[in-house]
Amino acid sequence: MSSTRKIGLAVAQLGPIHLADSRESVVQRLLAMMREAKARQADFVVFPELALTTFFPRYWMEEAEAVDRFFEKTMPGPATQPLFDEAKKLGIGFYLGYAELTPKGRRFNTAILVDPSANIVGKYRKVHLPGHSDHKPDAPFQHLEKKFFEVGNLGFGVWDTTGVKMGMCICNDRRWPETYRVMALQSAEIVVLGYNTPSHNIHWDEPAHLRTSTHLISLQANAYQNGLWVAAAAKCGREDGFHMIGNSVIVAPTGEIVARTLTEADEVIATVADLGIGELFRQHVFNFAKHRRPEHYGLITERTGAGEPLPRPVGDD
Ligand code: CDV
Repeated sequence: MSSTRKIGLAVAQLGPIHLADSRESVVQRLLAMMREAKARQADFVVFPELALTTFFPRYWMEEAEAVDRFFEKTMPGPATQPLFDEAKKLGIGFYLGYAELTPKGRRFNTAILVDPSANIVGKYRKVHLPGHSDHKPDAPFQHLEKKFFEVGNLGFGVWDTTGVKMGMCICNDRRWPETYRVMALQSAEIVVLGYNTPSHNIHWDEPAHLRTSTHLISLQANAYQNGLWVAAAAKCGREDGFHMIGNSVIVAPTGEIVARTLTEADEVIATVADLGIGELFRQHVFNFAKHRRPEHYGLITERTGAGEPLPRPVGDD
């Protein structure tokens, strides 16, 4: 179960970023992890969602204030240019999540794919935005992604970079099977993503441990069912007292976790991802061309919410 097509893959988990922390200090932390990833033979390193600031959707504020404090107006910008310079020097690609303000003033929760020559080769804007847009003064914190961001308008892309077909998604997207299947249908071999997952659910009394187990189940099931590698980077620990889960992982197409963080601080995990493992699954049990039956999957794109059962033939033919 081994092939010659391999890629050094690293995940750089971030510990907390507090409100008072500057972008420059965060970029220094990212640079240190990028160097460590390269020293551990990585060709590509995955950074978290909204990796340059604290997870600001937890705070109620006007959009203008959020834009002013937390959004990137250019990428690279003055604070992030060192990441691109170092990546080029080291010859390492990366995924970076950030809050994007477009030239037309639109706001997205965005991730970019940067090749080892420091070119931005892909962009993804988060499709599945969790949370709410109204103020919930009785909640211990807010989750205002629906207030601060538009739904992504670029779809789920796959890019040929670093010698591999790579797709991107962001945080809550990882819980939806459609995310991975759309990328697998474009022959994705690796899906990379970042996340900020509060350990406390403000909407219902969800046992805290489920935040970690549902995170891992989602990644493992979808890696296996699509025959691809998944590399997921957390921002975690207590940001100004608000706790978020860690458990950054690299998952093989077998659905098994091959690397997992131990801390809730800055931490790099790395593996050599054998792309042949995914091919085996995609040629056999999940040979899409042979076994998929899209004529029976119509409801997936026809319906958003669940509705009444459809009339079915009785099958007396
Ligand atoms: N940033 C996120 O998208 N977080 C969600 C939480 C709110 C459940 C997640 O799926 O991890």
